[in-house]
Amino acid sequence: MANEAPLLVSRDGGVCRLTLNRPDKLNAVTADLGARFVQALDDCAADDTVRALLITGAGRAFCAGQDLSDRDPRRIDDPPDLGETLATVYIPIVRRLRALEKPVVCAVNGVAAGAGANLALNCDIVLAAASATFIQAFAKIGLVPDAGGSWLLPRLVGEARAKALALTAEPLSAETAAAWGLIWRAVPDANLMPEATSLAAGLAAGPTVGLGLTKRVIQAAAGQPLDAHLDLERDTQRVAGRTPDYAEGVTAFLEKRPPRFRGTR
Ligand code: T3D
Repeated sequence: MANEAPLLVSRDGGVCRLTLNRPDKLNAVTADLGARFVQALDDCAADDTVRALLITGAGRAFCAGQDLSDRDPRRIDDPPDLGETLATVYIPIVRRLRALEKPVVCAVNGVAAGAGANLALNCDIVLAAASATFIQAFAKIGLVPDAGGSWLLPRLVGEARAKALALTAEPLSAETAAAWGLIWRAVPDANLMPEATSLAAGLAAGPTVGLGLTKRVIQAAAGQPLDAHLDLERDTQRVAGRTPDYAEGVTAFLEKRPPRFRGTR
């Protein structure tokens, strides 16, 4: 049955929704789930009618990170190469989330632990239910933060908080995560999906090329000095300024009406 697939993929207008769907295991990531996630991101990238993504989890959790039952040392004589999982699952997902020139909204509906927390944090706009928590669970099993976590955390919340979160594996509430700038907003549980759906729909109706370029320039800022960055802004603005959506946006402003963006190049 389709409902038993570990990743549900659905469409609503220009929004593609990906739902991690192993609720009994708090949506922990298996190799199968990881491969489907990568494929879904490739499909979204290739489909021009997809103009925004919404990622969430089924049941009471967002994602508990790597499925540890696959890692049970009592069942495994030859220990797995964890670098291989990163190379085949988490790195491809993170690279695709960040390279995708379409906005990705994450609705964190419950606990987000280990790589599950960091997959959420790699999305462009993260909304969390007030009851959700973020746990850098790696320290509890002797691992280091992965899925980009050790790169993102100090940039988002500063080194002091990043180290404490990673070294203690203490759960961080959604409200504190928002107050620290780790995520965009914490909302009452009942409002999470309506707000996330409406946010993703609004983004899907936006000037997709300009939004994608905006994502590109903001992400590039961490890796280069201002001088080089100013050149990138100039070059991307040149591209944005040639899109039909720029012409539509200015025309709509001058005609004092809402714009009708098409998202085309
Ligand atoms: O290749 C590699 O391995 C390297 C990559 C690593 C990336 C990582 O993500 S490492 C970090 C892995 N994740 C964790 O260490 C988190 C483990 N889970 C927890 O600490 C807790 O489950 C939570 C704090 C997330 C939630 O706690 P709680 O009390 O709300 O729920 P629970 O009772 O612990 O879990 C409910 C069920 O989900 C339970 O199954 P059962 O007993 O009812 O059949 C539990 O075993 C299962 N579950 C939760 N997390 C995982 C999981 N099953 C497999 N893998 C999990 N990660």
